[in-house]
Amino acid sequence: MFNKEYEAMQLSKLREVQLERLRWSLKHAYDNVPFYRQSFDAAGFGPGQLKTLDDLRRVPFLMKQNMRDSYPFGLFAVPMEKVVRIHSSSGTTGNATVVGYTKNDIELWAEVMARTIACAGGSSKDVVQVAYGYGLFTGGLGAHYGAEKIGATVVPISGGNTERQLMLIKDFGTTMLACTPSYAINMADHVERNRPDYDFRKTKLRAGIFGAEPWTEQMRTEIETRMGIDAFDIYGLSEVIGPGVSCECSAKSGLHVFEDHFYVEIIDPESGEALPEGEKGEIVYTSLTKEACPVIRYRSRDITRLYRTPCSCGRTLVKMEKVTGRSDDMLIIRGVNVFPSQIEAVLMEVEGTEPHYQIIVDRKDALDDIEVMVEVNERLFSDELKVMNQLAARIRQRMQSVLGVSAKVTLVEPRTLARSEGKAVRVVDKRKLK
Ligand code: DLL
Repeated sequence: MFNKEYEAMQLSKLREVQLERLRWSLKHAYDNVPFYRQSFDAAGFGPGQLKTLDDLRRVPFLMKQNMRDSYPFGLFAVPMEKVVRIHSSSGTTGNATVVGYTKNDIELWAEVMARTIACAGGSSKDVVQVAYGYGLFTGGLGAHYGAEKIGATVVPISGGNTERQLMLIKDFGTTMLACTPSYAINMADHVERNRPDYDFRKTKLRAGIFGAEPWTEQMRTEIETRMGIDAFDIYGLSEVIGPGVSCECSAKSGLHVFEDHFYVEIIDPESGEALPEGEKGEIVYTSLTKEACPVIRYRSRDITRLYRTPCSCGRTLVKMEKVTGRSDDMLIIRGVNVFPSQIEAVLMEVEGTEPHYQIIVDRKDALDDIEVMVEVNERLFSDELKVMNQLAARIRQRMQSVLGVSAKVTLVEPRTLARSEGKAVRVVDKRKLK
């Protein structure tokens, strides 16, 4: 499913394809969704005025709030009888965002997910265990349809039930695991703790396609060494399609974006101005071929960088840097900008900690207060207060020098922090509750 026609296309040709598809997508949105009509009209822009791809910058952004305000089906561009599937993201605050798919959209999604699996070296020979959650979340069904499309054997186990996951990996000869990176680590932990007889290296498991949450290079190394597999980053968001927006190839040096279907721009999250290729900022998506829920200049809040360098895999598609933060999950601690992923990187550097942590932000006496709770590993966990205090002090110092904030560091016993079978809850910001 390496679609050479589009994935290894010359840039000038790709731009032609994008321009043609963009014209269709803008007109489709304008003609069928009152929200787009109003917002284009207010900006004095008609879809017919699009002469070059850069003209898209004249179109106002679509914000998550607009999607919530249109709950549930206000942004659908086709009648409900054409909608064959609904997905929705949980939405921690306010309404959830709801997306719909036509038959063609489902086919498109299966294609980009099949390409994703191929990008990670998968083929019809693989047995893909889908341990992303099935349901309204796009992870499970997205990976499922893609794996079927490529002709692989799908094991639709969904998330959770770790013992059963391990059994099926062994008994069904699973070669590729699809789940969140935190759940992969959770599985490795489980084996280390409870299953001295189980060895991932004696199974056929050889690769994993992990995504749906930010994860660091350190976490990759951890998964790869503990499971003896290749770990690939896959990325996507429900508003745009689900997983299948971009993914890593064997080079593991960025995620190829399927830009024949999704047009990407990078903007300054403060000013909204477009930034040149190569600069870091917020990634904005425009769907080029989607029918039920076209998104035009959707502000993802994900922070990344785009670069177009020749890739050993042969794909010419632009690459995006691993997403390690969002413009809206950035914590501001006493005026200092801190990304949870930076804290994670510090924790992973320090000998003796486990990749299970929680960041608690609070406000005391008008001052931001940050506490990092982290599990220490069995070997290091010691009742001897002195050893623990030294370790906490090391983490505190490192955090201070890397992040520029002082945090309270609390070491906890292995397995005391709540585990997730889906996305891990890394940050509890109590300031938002007050
Ligand atoms: O998480 C879709 C998905 C499912 C992607 C399975 C990959 C695998 P949402 O629930 O709408 O969709 O959440 C989208 O999650 O804007 C990012 O902030 C974050 N995210 C997704 N993939 C990655 C990744 C799915 N590989 C939001 N790295 C996005 C970092 C990611 N963040």
